[in-house]
Formats: sequence, structure tokens, C-alpha cells
Amino acid sequence: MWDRDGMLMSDTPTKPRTKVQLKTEPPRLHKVILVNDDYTPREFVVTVLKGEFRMTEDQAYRVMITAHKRGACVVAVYTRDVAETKATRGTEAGRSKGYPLLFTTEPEE
Ligand code: TYC
Repeated sequence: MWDRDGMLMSDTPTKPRTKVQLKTEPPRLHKVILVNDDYTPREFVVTVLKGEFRMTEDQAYRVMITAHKRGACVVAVYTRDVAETKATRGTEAGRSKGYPLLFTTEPEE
């Protein structure tokens, strides 16, 4: 069979179907940081950590007590959107009870 340009179709070159993928860096991960304060009850911090960050009681207690002693503690790392959403939800959980509980985020190096 012949194509429009008079070329025998079995000889028609096929278009290359490969796409050029420019090199991209993998997305940076962002840390969620728990900040200590003097007012939020320890048990409430543990409850928020378990609920928002899927931690066991033991893991949550360790993170809480580390923030309590050192001033802050890295909770986990996520892509930026997830880190920001979780930090906001954790902070709002405290706010809804009148506590100054604070989660912040920062990019990993
Ligand atoms: N420092 C608080 C208290 O003694 C407990 C606490 C721990 C609060 C960690 C916040 O990120 C925090 N009740």
C-alpha cells in the first residue's frame, strides 16, 4: 500500500515516540517540627501526635518529651504540601482547645 507521498507504507518511517524527560530533582522533603510551650498538657500533645502523625503512644511520648526538654523536636518529614497540612492541623487541634501548641515546617537541606 502507498501513502500520500508515494512512499511504500512498509518503508514509512515511524515518528519517534520517545519523550524528552529533562532531568528533575526529586522533590525536597520538609520537616514538621513540634515546638515546646509552657501550657499545653503533655497528654494532649501525645494525643495530637498519635492522631495526626500516625504514631504509637511510645513514639508520640518520646517526641513530646524531647520537645519539652530541648525546645523543639522533628516529628517527621513529608513532601511540602503534606508537611504544611499536617502542621496546620496539629496547630489547629491545640487552638481549638485554647492551647498555644505549635507545629512549624522547614525544608530539609
Ligand atoms: N511543656 C508542656 C508541659 O509541661 C508539654 C509540652 C511538650 C507542650 C511539648 C508542647 O511541644 C510541646 N505541659
